[in-house]
Amino acid sequence: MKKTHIPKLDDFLGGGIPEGSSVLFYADPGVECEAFGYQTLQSRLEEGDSGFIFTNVTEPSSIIYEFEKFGWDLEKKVDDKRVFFVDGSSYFIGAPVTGKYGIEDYSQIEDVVIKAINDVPDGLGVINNLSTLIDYLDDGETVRIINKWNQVANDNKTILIYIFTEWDYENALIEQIKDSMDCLVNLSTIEERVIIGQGFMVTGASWTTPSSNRVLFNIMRPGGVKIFIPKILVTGPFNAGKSSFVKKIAKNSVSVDRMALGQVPTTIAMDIGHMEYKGFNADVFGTPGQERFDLILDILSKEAVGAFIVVDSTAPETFARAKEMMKRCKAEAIPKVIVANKQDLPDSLSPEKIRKVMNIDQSIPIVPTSLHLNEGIEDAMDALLEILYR
Ligand SMILES: Nc1nc2c(ncn2[C@@H]2O[C@H](COP(=O)(O)OP(=O)(O)O)[C@@H](O)[C@H]2O)c(=O)[nH]1
Ligand SMILES: [Mg+2]
Repeated sequence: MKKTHIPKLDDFLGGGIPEGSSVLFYADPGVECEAFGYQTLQSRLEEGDSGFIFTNVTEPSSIIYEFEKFGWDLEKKVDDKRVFFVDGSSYFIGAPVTGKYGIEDYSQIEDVVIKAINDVPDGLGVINNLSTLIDYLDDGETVRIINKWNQVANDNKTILIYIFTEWDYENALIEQIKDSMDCLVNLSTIEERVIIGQGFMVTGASWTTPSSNRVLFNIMRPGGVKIFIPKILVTGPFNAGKSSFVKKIAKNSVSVDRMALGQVPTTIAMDIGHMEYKGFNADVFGTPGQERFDLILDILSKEAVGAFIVVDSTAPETFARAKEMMKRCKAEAIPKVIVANKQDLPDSLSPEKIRKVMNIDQSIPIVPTSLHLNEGIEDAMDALLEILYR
């Protein structure tokens, strides 16, 4: 199995992509699909494989520049002969053909790509973009060539990644293309009244039964493909450690606080931050704990996709309030993790004890943490990500 290092995708595919497989990333117009091919190639190069990029959309130098924006040095790997270009673009825009192979006539394309595949046994080739290929060749010819490439790649243990923007082609053509692939990943825009983002979903894989989750993603520069979680709520009673928790998981977080006279700052509106963790990024919203701010809780909890319920493990008298807040922020309906905080204090209750006292279902993880000792924070994040995308 070869990893793509696209967050979640390897999990969905049972560990990665088997050698010699063909993968089609097919995208709605407007979705940034190249990044999926580029990131997979970058991952394979980093792990020592060799590869090529066939491009008929932009010239090689633009692709090197794209990689650079992601934080990946492709030029050096070209110099080191770890990767090469099949330049099917430059000639057609009147630019000098670069790359190991150049194409000046589409009748050469079949054989040139076969040569490229044979040059990278056990490696990976990216075909960007299938749509342009279809525009140049007739439909039957396109399907025949793809099948041939996939056959050669399979014999040669080379993975082929196709990038495909699904314009309004004939259904029959799309079906034939999909039939020729080992794996299909759909990239789409996700709309709920307005477009909220881009998502990917594996819609087929010959080697495993893929997870049918669709996940939102962002393309970060630098960084590449990251899973995007629009809203994670951090809630719980006053003084449990919510603001501290948001600060730990989200760098650059800000608290909207008010200094009560001679007292500690207390969050009267919210804590806001952006979390980046293990290929995920999320906007994090911490709520205030006191009842007089419950209106804010209602507003903040709208459209949250996951929640941390922070409790002070030394304060069982606040657990009823914690449960009430879970109800109020509709946390019953969304994946959530209870953060049993302040475990460093001597009189803290264990997660098991808290589960009993609060009467929490076994399906909801209770993760012990000490924010003062920096303990359990990643466990809490892992637990939420696990149930968000299982
Ligand atoms: N001993 C201990 N104190 C903590 C821990 N986490 C937070 N605190 C303290 O608990 C108090 C309340 O924390 P804060 O984050 O403001 O709670 P919030 O009201 O839920 O936002 C502060 O004095 C924190 O320093 C912890 O893990 N251990
Ligand atoms: Mg606070």
